[in-house]
Amino acid sequence: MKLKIAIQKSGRLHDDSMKLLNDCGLNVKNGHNQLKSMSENFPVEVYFLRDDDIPQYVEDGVAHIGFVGENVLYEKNKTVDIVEKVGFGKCRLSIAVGKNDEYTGPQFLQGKKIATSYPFLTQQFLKENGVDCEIHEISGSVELAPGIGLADAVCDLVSSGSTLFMNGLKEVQPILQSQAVLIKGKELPAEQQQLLDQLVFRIRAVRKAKR
Ligand code: PRT
Ligand code: ZN
Repeated sequence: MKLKIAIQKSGRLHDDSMKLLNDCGLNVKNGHNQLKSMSENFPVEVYFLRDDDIPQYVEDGVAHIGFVGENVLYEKNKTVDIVEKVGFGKCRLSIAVGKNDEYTGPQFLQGKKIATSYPFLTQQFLKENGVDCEIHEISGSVELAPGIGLADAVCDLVSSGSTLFMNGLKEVQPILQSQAVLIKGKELPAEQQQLLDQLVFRIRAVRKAKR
């Protein structure tokens, strides 16, 4: 009987997710060359996955819980519960336009093209604002799209803003504030729920001690 935890295999959430588990007293070894890892002192099994796959794994119950960015969670739109916001991986999903463009509001995008890796959230924003704008879905280097004539604007993750700046773009409209969250499946077995309660208790204590 184990609590199966999904975390990002490598990338911006990996180290903080591992650190949080270890700060909670779970000795989990690094998984750069492994698919899964166990803890010697707490009944957990950690699965190392691409962040995009984590909501699905948790929805399917293959993993009981997982750490993932709200941006990915809401884009994937899976039926899982958020247990706790964990405070790392902070960023925002924002619309950016050319640095010389005059952005007057969402209507600026009317009849234009926007490039993004977040078509669902972008569409939701456009719809809420009654804007008709063509979405170009691309999986990476979204900020290059305006420069090569693929789009007029982008909707991408921003933290410091330097990536946008270096590509001649400016952030004009945040549409989502995001941080990493701990998610759980809808139908967690009682034993796993008990282990999760213990883990959450420790997470809160660790985060409180840091403040
Ligand atoms: O391989 P895998 O699919 O697991 O990883 P990934 O490449 O999809 O994701 P990764 O590791 O880049 O990011 C994981 C998560 O970290 C994201 O889903 C967010 O929740 C969170 N996060 C926090 C960020 C950023 N900050 C961030 N700045 N994710 C990406 N960025 C990128 C952004 O896309 C842009 O290219 O950083 C660039 C902008 O940064 P600034 O500082 O120049 O504004
Ligand atoms: Zn990803």
